[in-house]
Amino acid sequence: MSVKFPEGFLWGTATASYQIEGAFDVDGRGVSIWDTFSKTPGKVVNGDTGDNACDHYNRFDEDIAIMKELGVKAYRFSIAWPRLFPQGDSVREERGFDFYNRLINALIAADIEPMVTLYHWDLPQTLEDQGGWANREIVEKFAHYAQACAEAFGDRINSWITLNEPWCVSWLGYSNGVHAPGKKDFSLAIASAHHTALAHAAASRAIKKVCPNVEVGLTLNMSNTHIENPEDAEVMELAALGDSNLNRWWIDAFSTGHYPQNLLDAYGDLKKDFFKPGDAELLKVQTDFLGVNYYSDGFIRSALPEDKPAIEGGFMPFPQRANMAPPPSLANSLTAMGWVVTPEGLGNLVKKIHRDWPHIPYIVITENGSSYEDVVVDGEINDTERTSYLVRHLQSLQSAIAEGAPVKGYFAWSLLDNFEWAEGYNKRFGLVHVDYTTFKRTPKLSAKTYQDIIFKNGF
Ligand code: GBH
Repeated sequence: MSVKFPEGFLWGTATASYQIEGAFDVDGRGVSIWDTFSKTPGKVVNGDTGDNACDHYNRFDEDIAIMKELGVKAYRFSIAWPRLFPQGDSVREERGFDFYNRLINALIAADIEPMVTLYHWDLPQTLEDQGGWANREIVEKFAHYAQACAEAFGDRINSWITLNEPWCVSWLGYSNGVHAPGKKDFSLAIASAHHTALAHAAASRAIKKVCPNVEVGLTLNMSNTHIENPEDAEVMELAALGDSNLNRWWIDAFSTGHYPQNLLDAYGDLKKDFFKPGDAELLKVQTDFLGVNYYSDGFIRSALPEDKPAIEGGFMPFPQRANMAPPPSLANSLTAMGWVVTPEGLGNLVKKIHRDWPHIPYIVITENGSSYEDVVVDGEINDTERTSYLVRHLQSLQSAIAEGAPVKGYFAWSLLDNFEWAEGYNKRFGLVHVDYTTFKRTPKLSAKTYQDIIFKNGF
């Protein structure tokens, strides 16, 4: 039986500037928080940095040729703010603008639609020195940066994403500190969660002012939560808080101007005076599509005792009292990141989004992928586990679309093996293998399988 995706389905691959570009000190690029963080001992596995990464800055033509060969219709990349405004102020670096102009023009010449993310975590260091996302002034600065991008690239970019995963920016960056800037202060994370929501709205308006006809969206990392014991009222309360914190905060903000009340109550005094009168109006903004990054479902198995919160050492900084260990039945299907494989979750998630927020015009899966330890044998990478992850998630997605979920596209994470943040180069997510000494690219089995799915527009 053959299974098809809708006609014109947008098949793509995704990357992010700091993870692939390298050329960290070239053409006037300023320092970003990930330069600083990765060069701080103990923050990134093996002391890896993005200094060279995949050397995409010098090899983007080759990378576009690889995408062409794969048959992808679209490419999601991010712009490094410190390449355009090295000091995070209004002083431009034209060589930065030139680089993205060359990249965009080469994509268009190859008939690959460019989709831009304005912020995928490489904040100019000078802005972090002023408090970063925890300082409200960032909102206006981000809107200014967005406007400059719209003026420079808006004639060729139809699809814009303001921020990638503001949850990670806020909670991993400012609360548990596993990501740059590595702060560990719950209140700063709440401030950042609010300012990223304001920044999405302000940037959306700034872009639309320059180019009224483009589509502007927001990309969130979202997931479903499985609850082992739904009879346990405490567990149910934690699950609701987790859902509000991860999935609902930014969507409710742009949709209604308000945040989930259970969360505001739980944050209590920790939210300080970040919320100003009139913010509801500022938060509300027409958002043309929701970008969804999906990797795996979550679990809440029990409520931990009050005096033993899981925050130290736990990956999920909130809610602290949720025991999120995956159930033993799934423990042998973990990826190299330690994440469980739950393909049906992708389909369930997009159906749920459509049910809960029917006003969202459409969804794009802006990231989905997996990390496994690859072995190169006779120059080939037979990544059967990654291939199976890809196929099973696409099957799940296809059936959700057939049931009415409005999903317009799918971007595999990632085109290339790359700098996996706190995990450095040790964790590979690419459809294409990168040798970090020679920068040689080798498509894996998963790339060939993806090529075949794209060609058939299904299975
Ligand atoms: C994305 O973040 C990033 O956008 C991308 O740059 C990155 O390379 C890619 O994913 C791969 O990591 O410990 O079981 O509770 C994804 C971040 C992944 C955060 C899943 C929450 C929960 C896993 N999310 N994670 S678990």
